[in-house]
Amino acid sequence: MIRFLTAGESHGPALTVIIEGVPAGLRLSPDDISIDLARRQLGYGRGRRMVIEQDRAEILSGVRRGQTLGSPITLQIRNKDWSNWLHTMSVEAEPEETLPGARRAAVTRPRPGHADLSGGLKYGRDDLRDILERASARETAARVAVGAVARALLRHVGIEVTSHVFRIGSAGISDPLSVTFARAQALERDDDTRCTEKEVAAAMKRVIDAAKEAGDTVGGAFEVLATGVPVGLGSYVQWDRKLDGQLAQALMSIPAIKAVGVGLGTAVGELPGSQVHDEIVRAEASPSGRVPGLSRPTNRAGGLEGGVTNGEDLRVSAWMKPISTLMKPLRSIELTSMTEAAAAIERSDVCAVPAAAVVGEAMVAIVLANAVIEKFGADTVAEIDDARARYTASLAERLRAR
Ligand code: EPS
Repeated sequence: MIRFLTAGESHGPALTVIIEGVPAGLRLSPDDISIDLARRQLGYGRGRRMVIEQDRAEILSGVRRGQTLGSPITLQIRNKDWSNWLHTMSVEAEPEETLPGARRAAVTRPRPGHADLSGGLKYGRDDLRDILERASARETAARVAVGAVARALLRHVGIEVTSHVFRIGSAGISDPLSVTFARAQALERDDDTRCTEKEVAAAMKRVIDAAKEAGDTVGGAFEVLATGVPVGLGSYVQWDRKLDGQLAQALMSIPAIKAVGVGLGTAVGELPGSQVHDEIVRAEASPSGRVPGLSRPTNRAGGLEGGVTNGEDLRVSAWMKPISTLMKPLRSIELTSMTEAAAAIERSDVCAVPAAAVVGEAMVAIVLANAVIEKFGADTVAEIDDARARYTASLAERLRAR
C-alpha cells in the first residue's frame, strides 16, 4: 500500500513528503514530477505567489540510477518565497532583528470559509497565521508530487489520467460526460482554464475577471478521467475497500472541495434507471472498454459499479467553493477585542479551479495506484507485470465466444 505524509508551511523553507510502498524497479526521474508541478501552478485567476515560485521536487531518497528501490521516497519542494518570510516564520522564540522579511502583524480577523477560526480555537493559537500556513493550498504541491510518482506506476500498467474544467461560476458545459478522455488529454499543458470548449473557456475568463473587479472570488467544477483501467480494481465486500468511496475521500480532502460525483453524479437522483445504467452488449456491437468481448454503449456509471472498476473510463467530478480570501472582505470579528471587523486580507487567488483539477488528477492517481498494487502485488514492477498478464489471460478465457 502506498502511504504518504506531507509536511511544511506555506511560507516555510520547503514542503517535504515521504512516500512509502512504491514497488521497486519503477522508472522515475525528477522531470516526471516537475511537469505536473508546473501544471498545478497555472490557471487563469491565480495570484502573485505563482509568479514567485517555480516548483521543482528534489528526490532525497528511494531512487537510484533512475529506478525506485522499494524504500521510502523522500521529495522536497523548496519555497522560493521563504526568503521574504525569514523573520515571520523563524523557529526561534525571539527571532534576530537582522533576519530579512517584512515584520507582519498577527492575523486576528478570521476569514469566513477558511480554517482560520475553527483551527485557531482547536489549537489554541492567537495568531491565526499558525493555522493558515498549514491550511493553505500550498500543501497540494506536495500531493501533486506524490501523484506524479503514482502516475509513473499507472503509466507502466497502461493507465493514463487527465482532467478538464467544466464549470467556473455561471459559465459551464452542460454535459461534462460528453467530453471524451482524448479530448481532455488533448488540452495544451499550459491551457489556462482546462476547459475543452473554446467559447465556454472565454466565458469562464470573463467570470473570473468580473469577480476580480468586484473584489470577489469564484469557484467551479472539474472532472478527472482515467483510461486503460482494468476491470476489477476495488471491491464491494467491505465499506473501506469500495473504490468510489476511496476516490470521494481523496477528492474531498483537496482544500475547498465541497462535493464529489461519480459518472452522472447528482443527476442519478433525477433520472429513471433506464437512463442511468449502462447496458452490456457484445463487443462487436459497440467496441469500448477493457473487458474482452463485452462493451458498454454508454458510461454513465463513470467506470464504477459496486465500488469496482468495470473496464470503462473512470470519471469522477469535484465541485470547488470560491476561495475564502476576499479583497472586499466579509464581516468577521477582531478576536483581540471581540468587536465586529472586516475579515483579514491575505495574498490569494481569485480562482484556482484549473489548478485544483491537476491536484484532483494526483489524488485519483494515488488511489488508483493503490488499487493496482492491491490487485497485482506490491514489491516489484516485474511481479505486477506477471500478475497482470495472468489476469488478462484468464479474462480472455472466461469471456471467449462460445
Ligand atoms: C498556493 C499558495 C498560497 C496561496 C494559495 C495557494 O500562497 P500565498 O499564501 O503565499 O499567496 O496563493 O492558497 C490559498 C489561496 C489559500 O487560501 O490557502 C499554492 O501554492 O497553490
